[in-house]
Amino acid sequence: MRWKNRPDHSNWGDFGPDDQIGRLNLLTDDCRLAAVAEVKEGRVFCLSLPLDLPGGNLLVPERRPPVRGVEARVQPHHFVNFPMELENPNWDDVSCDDYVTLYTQYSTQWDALSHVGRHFDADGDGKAEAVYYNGYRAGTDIVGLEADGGPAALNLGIEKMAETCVQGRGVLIDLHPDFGSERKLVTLADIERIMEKDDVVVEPGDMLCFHTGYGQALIDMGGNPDPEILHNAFAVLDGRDERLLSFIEDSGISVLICDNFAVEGFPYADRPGETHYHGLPIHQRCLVDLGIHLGEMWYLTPLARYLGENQRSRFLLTAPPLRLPGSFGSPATPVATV
Ligand code: UVW
Repeated sequence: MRWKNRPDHSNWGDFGPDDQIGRLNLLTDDCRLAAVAEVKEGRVFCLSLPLDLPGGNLLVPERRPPVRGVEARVQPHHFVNFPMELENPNWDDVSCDDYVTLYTQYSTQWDALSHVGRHFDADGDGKAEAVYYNGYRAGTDIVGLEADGGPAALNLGIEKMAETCVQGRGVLIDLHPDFGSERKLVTLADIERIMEKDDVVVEPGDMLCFHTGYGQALIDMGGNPDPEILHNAFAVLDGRDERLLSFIEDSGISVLICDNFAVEGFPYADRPGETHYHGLPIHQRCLVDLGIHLGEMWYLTPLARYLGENQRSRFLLTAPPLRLPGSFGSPATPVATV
């Protein structure tokens, strides 16, 4: 056993002692059949931003736009419009190849379960150690540059998510009509009111999406983002709302997705006089306690508009990350079919 104590509200062990996909266990074949039944028109929506957005590195300085390049194939010819006759005089083909350095959490992305952990006394020795979902450990399972093969998630890497294919029923709650571009910490009371108004029902296994309009703003800013909008505009979930955390736990959702930066209102105001609290309470409840992957900076606006105009909230969602062994996150190009 990897742990003696598990955190309150966690499901560690419930899907098996070595489980690495968490709530994706609830995304069953039956859920996928129910999702396919939501396809009425066959129309598709690309839910990814162009991966070079937001542009610059103002959101997180260590996350940079993609860097693309090309190798030489036959000196001095680079692999762009490369005349294949240089390799075989009979060939009339030309060809292009490139490479890219991608910061996995720069743009539209999934957070792997190795993205966030916490200091917690899982082994019961009276001292907190850094642990991740299901008790996987920093230094053993999640290793840095000091380790052979590091940095890597030797367990809980994003490839575990990719191997499930990540297809199911998407359910969208549209926050934008109510809050516009206002920076609003959204509570469960707000969400319940909107669900009631829009007749949205969430069931176990559902892939729950919140549309705020932030992704559209990133597109509209064209790669030159206004810091005020990046940091201080559009709705974010209120991770300090205990009722909202309980809803995430009790609803049985398989994943949680937003079109904003971090799903929740990060960074939160300090708690005066308090030390040792979660900086990212929704990340903690989802990634660490329950194994709920988080999707961030998706592009949900055209889909939200379509669903609103058609009095719908459900669709087939296909959203695998890259099958990139050991990674803490991944870009994604999710597809909604309605
Ligand atoms: C942070 O690291 C703030 O979280 P995320 O990349 O999941 O938004």
